[in-house]
Amino acid sequence: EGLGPQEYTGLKMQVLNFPDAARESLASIDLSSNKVYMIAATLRPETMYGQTNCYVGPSLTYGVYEGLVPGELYICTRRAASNMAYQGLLRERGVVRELGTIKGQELIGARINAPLSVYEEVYVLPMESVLPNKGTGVVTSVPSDSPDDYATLGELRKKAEFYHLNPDWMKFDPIPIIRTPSFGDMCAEFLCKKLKIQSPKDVKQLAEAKELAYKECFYQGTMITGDYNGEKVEVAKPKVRADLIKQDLAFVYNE
Ligand code: A2H
Repeated sequence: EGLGPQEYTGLKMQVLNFPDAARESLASIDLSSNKVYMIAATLRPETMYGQTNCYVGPSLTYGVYEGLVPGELYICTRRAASNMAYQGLLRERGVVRELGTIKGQELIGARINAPLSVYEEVYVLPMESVLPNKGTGVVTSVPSDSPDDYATLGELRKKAEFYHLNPDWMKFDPIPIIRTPSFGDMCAEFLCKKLKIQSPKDVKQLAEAKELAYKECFYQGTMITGDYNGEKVEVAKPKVRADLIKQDLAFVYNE
């Protein structure tokens, strides 16, 4: 847990196709006449160009809630929905009306839109380390710049059969989006290799990689793609965030 309040960007990842298991669990909800979004909480909106998938905790329970805009439904943890309600991000301020619930496991394989990503349509995959008490319980994956995302994607690719995952869901490779002087153009891959991170279970090395990646990328990094190509990450970050919000692809979420 960090100190003080954390200001996240809540990214609206529209669900384009639900797996059968999800349809069954959500049978009482009119999915076809509503736009349904998985809300991913990120601290790095400038990395959204490099999204390759999205993660949920397979054993976590998610709820479906009405967003501010009529006809928009949000999927996130109940805890996050409650915070959102008090921040005026749901239909009725202060009220959490839950239309249904679904297990993370049942969302795996959902095809979703990843705003700004070069891969417009990506898939939902499982990540055991998603914490129920942080953010929305939905983590968008940027394996080029997040060591956690990189390690989990590698693990899932290696053991697709064991996890009952369709290899097609993991076909999108990490892409370079930020250049750094010390760790190259894909700092997560560089650091995972350098620190010999074999799997998401290498939590100690991952914590170190995360720290190193964050400092180097944020303070020394330069964008090498997107609308702010050539600009410092520090400068591009608030601009990308503001653009996402202006286009109604994201909102500010605090906790
Ligand atoms: B970040 P903090 Cl490119 N459980 O977004 C585990 N991790 C979670 C989470 C949860 N419930 N909710 C959000 N997160 C992740 C991008 C990113 C992130 C990059 C690099 C580093 C990074 C793409 N994934 O985070 O503890 C989300 O991943 C490094 C910490 O509140 C979110 O930002 O500081 C970040 O952790 C929030 O973690």
